[in-house]
Amino acid sequence: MRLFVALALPEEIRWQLRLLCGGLPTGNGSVNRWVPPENFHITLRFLGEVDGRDAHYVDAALAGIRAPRFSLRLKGVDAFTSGQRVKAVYAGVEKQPALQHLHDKVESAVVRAGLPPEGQKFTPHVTLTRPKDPPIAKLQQYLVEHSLFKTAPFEVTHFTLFSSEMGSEHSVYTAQRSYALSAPQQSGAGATESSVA
Ligand code: 2AM
Repeated sequence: MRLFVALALPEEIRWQLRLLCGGLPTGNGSVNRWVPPENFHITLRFLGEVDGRDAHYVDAALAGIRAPRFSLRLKGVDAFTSGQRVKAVYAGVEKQPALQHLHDKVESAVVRAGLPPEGQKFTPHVTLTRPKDPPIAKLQQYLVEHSLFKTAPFEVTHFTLFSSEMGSEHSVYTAQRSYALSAPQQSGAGATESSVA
């Protein structure tokens, strides 16, 4: 199955992100390339296609992670580009060392479970759209219009292993298991949902 590790987002934050999804031509005709609100997330690690045995190893390694809860805030919009091509438009994440720390622990766990290392710098973000050839002037206008975007801080209490399947219009993400982060007075974290099939 196709798997990734991510932070799910509270409903009120997803609602705010939804307000960013418009005002930029993203596809041809009726094709809707905006990510649907239920799919918004911050990817910590994309795993790709993983067989059942490796999924179990990854699950066990993730369940062993001990890391504290932290507060996070989304801020600004920007785009990933490759040459002249726009790969994705995203909402940014305010710098938070605890997020980088969690990412590093997830990366170590995944490698310990036997998967190859990621090898790319972690740029936390929430993808809003992967537009098809947007006019650059329109994109620049969109980025300027939303440059002051900022959410209230929200508490990150767990991270999640998701599976991803192709739906008819959008990907369908299913939480396979969530892993709790420890509250300040507690030590340790543990898995909170059913195990990976
Ligand atoms: P992103 O949108 O945060 O960039 C689930 O498919 C998530 O995994 C996607 O939302 C995407 O995260 C990330 N992803 C998908 N394919 C990927 C790939 N080939 N390399 C890296 N990340 C990928």
